[in-house]
Amino acid sequence: MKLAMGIDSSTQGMKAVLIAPKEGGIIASESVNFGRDLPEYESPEGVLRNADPLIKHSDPLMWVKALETLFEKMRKNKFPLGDVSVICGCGQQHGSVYLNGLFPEIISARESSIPLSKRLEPALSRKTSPVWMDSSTTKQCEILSKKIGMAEIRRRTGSPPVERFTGPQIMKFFTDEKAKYNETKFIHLVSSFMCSALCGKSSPADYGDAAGMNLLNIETLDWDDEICSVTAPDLKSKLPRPVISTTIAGTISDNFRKYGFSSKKSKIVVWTGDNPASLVGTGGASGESAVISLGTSDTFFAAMRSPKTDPEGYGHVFGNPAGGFMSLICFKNGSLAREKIKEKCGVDWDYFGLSAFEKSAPGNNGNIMLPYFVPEITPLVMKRGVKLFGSAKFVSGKAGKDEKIRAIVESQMLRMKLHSSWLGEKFKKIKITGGGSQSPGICQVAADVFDACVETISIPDSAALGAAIIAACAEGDFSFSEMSAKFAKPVSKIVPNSGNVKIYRALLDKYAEFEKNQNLS
Ligand code: XUL
Repeated sequence: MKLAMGIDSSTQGMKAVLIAPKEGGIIASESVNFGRDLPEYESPEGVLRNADPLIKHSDPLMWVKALETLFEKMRKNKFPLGDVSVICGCGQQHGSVYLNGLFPEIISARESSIPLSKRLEPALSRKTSPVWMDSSTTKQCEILSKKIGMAEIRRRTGSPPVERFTGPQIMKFFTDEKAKYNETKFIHLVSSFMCSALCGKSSPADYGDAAGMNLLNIETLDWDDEICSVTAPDLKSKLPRPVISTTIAGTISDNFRKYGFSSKKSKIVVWTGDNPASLVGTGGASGESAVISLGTSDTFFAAMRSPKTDPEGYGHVFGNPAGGFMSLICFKNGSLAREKIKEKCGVDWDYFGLSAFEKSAPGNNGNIMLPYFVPEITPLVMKRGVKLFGSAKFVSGKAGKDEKIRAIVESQMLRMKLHSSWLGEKFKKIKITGGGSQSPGICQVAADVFDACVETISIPDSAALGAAIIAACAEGDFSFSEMSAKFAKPVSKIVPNSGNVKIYRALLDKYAEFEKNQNLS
């Protein structure tokens, strides 16, 4: 049986899923959690500690080590890796890896007893990688806006200059560490870096993820000369070639053969971003439904026929791996914020996901929480702080646990609805994925706030599944729609409650007002 593998290199861990594209079955999945499995990297939540809450970097060697650990777990558990004919992956978006001239030689080296994660260090011209949670480049965003124009950058790249996007991050590296920037020969996204490691040569970047850099011109689908030269000198020569998502980057490097991959060599497809992969894995790539992904970040996205940009500047345009474009709105206070409230309330996930909703009323008596446990992306909030509005008891923090839990979930859904309104579309169907999608309470709030039928799919990790589907389609035997019909079937449907829909419609205006009146920058 020919198998396809999808790998998701996400913020807090790495997951792999093996599928049988022809037969339509998920064969197996495996995961590595950075905190639990790789404590030596001191990044329990995937990022290195930093006194400045705006700076969020990771060790790129941790990602390579995670890949080796993942394959080793699969080998030990007797996964049929010899039957894997094709592999694709996806990475947390926007993060960047900086490499010197040693990179090609080190990754292409023949099988060695020393793992790649140990040999790669001398190839790093910058030891750490800024990731999507980093908000430290406001100054660089301002420079880009001034030199090219905010609206013009938005028009050309699909997003205004955004703190976490790779272009402003590169500009900051050049300004702060010129010598190291000059030493840099390759700048990769997390996705193209991992793909390079896997196939043993510097890989192209797919349009899906490359569009999250403030550097790709979404009309020409090539790096924008003017924006690149304003960002940093000689930048274009250091960037991977942008290509369509089904491009074969190479075959698996000998570095990874020891885990049991076939001597016929599995093909490696260019990696994409986790959200574009998830669009495919949920079956949202055809545009029939929008997607809510509740992971470390909460995201709302949908396929777009032609690119449309957000006048407020929060929404983005990325590439859809199945062709065309996708919209995306991202919120940093996602699962970690839910986790903080869960811990404060001293409950388990079953209670958080269901009981709390059974014991509290939709609309939460007007109680609202602006959940900025960390600086926020949408809306832009630089100073963390949780703000409470509503009854005196709630505002003083003395409300019961059920009200607090409902407040975080309802507020997260209301802000998603508010900041997706620029799309001007009423979605009748929304696919929901990610850890939070296993909570019936959260799914019902999503259905009621969006007045849409919410569907869950069988595996919560749609990003790894999406990557496996892209891999299978890149081999040429299957189409995206055929694969989605096989793998992204809904397992449950949650219909909106008309009474609750009315309650949330009224609450949305209140939420918008609270958010607008906050000065948290
Ligand atoms: C999207 C974004 C996050 C990361 C991490 O723009 O920043 O969703 O991709 O998942």
